Amino acid sequence: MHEYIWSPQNPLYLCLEVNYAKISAAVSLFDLCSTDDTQKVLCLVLEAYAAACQNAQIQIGEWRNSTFCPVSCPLNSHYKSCGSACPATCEDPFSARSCILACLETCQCDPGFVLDGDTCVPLSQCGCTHNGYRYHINQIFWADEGCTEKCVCDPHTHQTQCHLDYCGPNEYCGLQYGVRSCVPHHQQTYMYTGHHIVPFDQHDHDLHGTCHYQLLGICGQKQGLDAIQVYVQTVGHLESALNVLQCEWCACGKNTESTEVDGVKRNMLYLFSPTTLAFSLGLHTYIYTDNGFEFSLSKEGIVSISLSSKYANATCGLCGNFNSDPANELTANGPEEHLSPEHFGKAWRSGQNPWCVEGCLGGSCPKCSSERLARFSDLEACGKILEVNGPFRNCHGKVDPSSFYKHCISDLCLHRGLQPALCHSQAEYTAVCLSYKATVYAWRSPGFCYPSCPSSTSYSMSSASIPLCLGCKNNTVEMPPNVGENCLC
Ligand SMILES: [Ca+2]
Repeated sequence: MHEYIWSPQNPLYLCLEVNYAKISAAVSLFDLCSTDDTQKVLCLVLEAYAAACQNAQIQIGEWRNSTFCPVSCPLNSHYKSCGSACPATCEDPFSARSCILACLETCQCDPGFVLDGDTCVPLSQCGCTHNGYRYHINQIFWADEGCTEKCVCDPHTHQTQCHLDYCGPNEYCGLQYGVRSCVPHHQQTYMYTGHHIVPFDQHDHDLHGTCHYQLLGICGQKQGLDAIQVYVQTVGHLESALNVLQCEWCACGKNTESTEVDGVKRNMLYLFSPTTLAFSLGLHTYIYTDNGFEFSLSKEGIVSISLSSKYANATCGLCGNFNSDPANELTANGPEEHLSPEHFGKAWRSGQNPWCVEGCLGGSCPKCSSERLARFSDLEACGKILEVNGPFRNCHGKVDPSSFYKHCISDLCLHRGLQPALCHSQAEYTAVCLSYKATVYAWRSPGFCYPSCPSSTSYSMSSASIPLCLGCKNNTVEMPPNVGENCLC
């Protein structure tokens, strides 16, 4: 090998004056330790040697070929033993012309191609540079950390075109997969059933009482949030709970003409404004607003509120403080406070109603006999919630059924086994399951909690979205999937 290198036929022969032994020792000692492929080591040595020769302005020949120390170059480039040290780039396509550096071994872009970062692209595909960062042609990006300046890399001028812009009302400016973007706020659901609360932070507890309560308010200093307030009042008896719950926005419009649900015309109360849609459909009354507030009230008196996470840390009322900490839900004056469920309920009581009752009627909630407990835990009663192959089987992994099962039994005790209490308990677990996008199979049947649906509609547990066409406004609204049970055409 030594003879080959120093024979006059060798392309490196002219480089005798550069000290080969020194470079060889420096490169090969290190590389021989990590590999036993002698040609690979020799190639590395010769590569370093060739670079030193070129650095010393000594012309060398093509010392590589397809079998000896070959180089594979990336797409759209080729090997040059003496290529320009100032390769053409998108920023400076003619940089090689004025280059004064010594040539070097390199992969050089094919004719018509220039370097964009570390890849060779046709000159026409060059992107843009903005504030020192490279962007592809047609790439749309935010140029600032606050998402106020939106830019696009123009494919013709290779310059960025920018304009003022901002994120939508239900988005925030943040990093998504490392890219600055308008990221949608996620929704979190709250549920109130009249005697059971699942707050935004998911620490569920009981609240019995027939007073007027604030369910949701916006408190604190957070900027840019709309004021939302929801109040409820229920009575302790389930039989009449169906039409007792009230909320401020539930008075719907009177226009029932030319409303289509799922393609079929029907009478339906609704109210439509540019920012709010409220309507009653089958078992529920819904309110949707464009600021991330979704409300539903079922005929069984179950309130579900889904709120955008932009309201995190800013809510108050029975729905809790929405601060992702389940340990500090029962508060009225800051997260350090720890109230009992009764005092928590009292703290969010509103309005004057001298006849309402805090807690269960008579001061204590009734206890169940063991004979009744056994009956209520049966598969035909509350046991259905836990049934492994029952209608809630797909929800068990998403929402722990045990507390709903316990509530079901205590509600049946409270209401002495009346069927509406059982329907209410199962509807409660259904509502939470659907809010967690779990599939619930039909559990009502004629004779058991069967809802009375308007004519030409029937009870459905469909989880698909439903198109609503509100005729007089010429608006089609796509109801989100999993809104709950309903009466559909
Ligand atoms: Ca909390």
